[in-house]
Amino acid sequence: MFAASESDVKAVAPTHVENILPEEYKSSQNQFHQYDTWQDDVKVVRDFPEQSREVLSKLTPEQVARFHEDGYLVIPNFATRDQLLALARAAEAEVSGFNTDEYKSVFSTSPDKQHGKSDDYFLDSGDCTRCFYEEGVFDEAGNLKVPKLKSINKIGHAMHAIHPVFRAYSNSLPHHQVVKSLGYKRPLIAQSMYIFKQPFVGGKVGCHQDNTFLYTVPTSCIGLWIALDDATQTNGCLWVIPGSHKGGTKTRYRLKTEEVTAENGEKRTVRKLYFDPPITPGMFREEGGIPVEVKAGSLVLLHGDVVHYSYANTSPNQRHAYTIHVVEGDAGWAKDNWMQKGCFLPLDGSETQVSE
Ligand SMILES: O=C(O)CCC(=O)C(=O)O
Ligand SMILES: [Fe+2]
Repeated sequence: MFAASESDVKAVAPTHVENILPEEYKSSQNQFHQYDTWQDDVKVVRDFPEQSREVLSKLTPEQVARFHEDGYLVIPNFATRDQLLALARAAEAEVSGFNTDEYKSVFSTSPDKQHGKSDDYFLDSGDCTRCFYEEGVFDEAGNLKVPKLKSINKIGHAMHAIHPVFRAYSNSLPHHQVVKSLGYKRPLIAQSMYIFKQPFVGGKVGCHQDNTFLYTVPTSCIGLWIALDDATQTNGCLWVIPGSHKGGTKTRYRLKTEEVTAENGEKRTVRKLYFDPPITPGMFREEGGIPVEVKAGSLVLLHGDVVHYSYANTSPNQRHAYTIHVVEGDAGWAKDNWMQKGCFLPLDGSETQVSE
């Protein structure tokens, strides 16, 4: 554990997209995010099943107790098939419209270059939507070995704010009620990811805690992970270590800037990410982990300190999931979180009234 001082944090401040009005995103210049293109699917994703609106979205005292005991909770049948299909359509269009040349300009097969440059690509993805490739999908010459649609590991990290379909789904009353029943006062969606876990090439996600990456004081991150496909041990379902959240946040992923001098004497500032304290072999263990096999449409709630992971998908079946990470708006957002510029969208359900 580490001590977080006041100087480590700042109040979560509204960022430039936080208060974006529906009218503004309706007139988005990005053809892939235009409201008009998506208005039918916006209606579809607003249409939660009856039980999510009334029963499941207000967690029972037993569910709340179980979440606090285990650090996670599964809510089956949270979303309908139609909602999931609409989310998948939006994700597919996003990948289809993804400009691979833009990415290739930051991609290099040289390990040194690749690391440094892709850090920028990642670091600047907090307020936009960017596609990240699975590992091993490029050949030596930098050409894709699998079709583009089967090559993307995830899209991140602000679909919840700038894509009409993801926004309508994310900022919904059922999500609001779930986090409210866990005691959140002013929940903000800090980031979103669409995770593909592609057939054959879907990569492993190592043991981690979400508070490591989205750190607030006091810690407050909660993950809302929705399965778009049946998630099984074969296609790389989530694994969690029940109760592991009780040990607190083990490490933080921090950002620092360093001045480096190039060979020609030119000075420039580079951004570096590091774990504090450094990850040691014993820090995260898979020991005690259990598979969270769920049906498509199940919502999995993940406490920010619960250790979770997923294995590579070596099967022919995809395992898509959409996940939003929510923080308490009244907590302090760590100044040196990787996400310097994000879209903190209030999760108040106001965006998407549940249809009658
Ligand atoms: O979907 C996965 O495999 C990992 C997701 C995850 O770590 C998260 O949503 O916090
Ligand atoms: Fe996670």
